[in-house]
Amino acid sequence: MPTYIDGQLNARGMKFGIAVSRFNHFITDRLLEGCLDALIRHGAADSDVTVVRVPGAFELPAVTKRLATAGRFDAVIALGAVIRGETPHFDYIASEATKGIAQVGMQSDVPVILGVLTTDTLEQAIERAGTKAGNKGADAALTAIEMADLRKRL
Ligand code: INI
Repeated sequence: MPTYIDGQLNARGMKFGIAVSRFNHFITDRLLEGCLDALIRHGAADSDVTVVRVPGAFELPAVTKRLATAGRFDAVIALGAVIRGETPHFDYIASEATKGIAQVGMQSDVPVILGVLTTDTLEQAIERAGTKAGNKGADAALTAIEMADLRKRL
């Protein structure tokens, strides 16, 4: 009979660090709302959540790294929105942000969760920020809780 180990969705007593970008704040404010709501509804205390705002998604990896190495958090969440629109800048920002956050996660003792939208249009971003396609900030919160709980069990 195998041994199964699953993380549970109970955030009671857990501490979270959230890095969120101001760029496209119309979207990222919604992601942050969804994220905080999900953390609190799963038992996290308001006072156990620290939110750090950065200018854009490109700045997320550096701050995520500081949070992940601070030794104060059970999980760290990076929230942002990179929207292609008309700018070729998109590919560089999207790639550096996601690669950077993944790298921090691989080097970190605590879970680092990617909650950065990369979409072709503003409409797609709106759909993922609390409308048709749910709220990716809330999804990131649930992943953070599950991974933080799993880490304690392993
Ligand atoms: N930052 C974002 O978070 N999303 C974007 O869509 C975006 N675009 O398209 O340019 C963006 N650019 C700013 C970037 O993240 C940095 O803040 C800036 O380059 C300074 O380092």
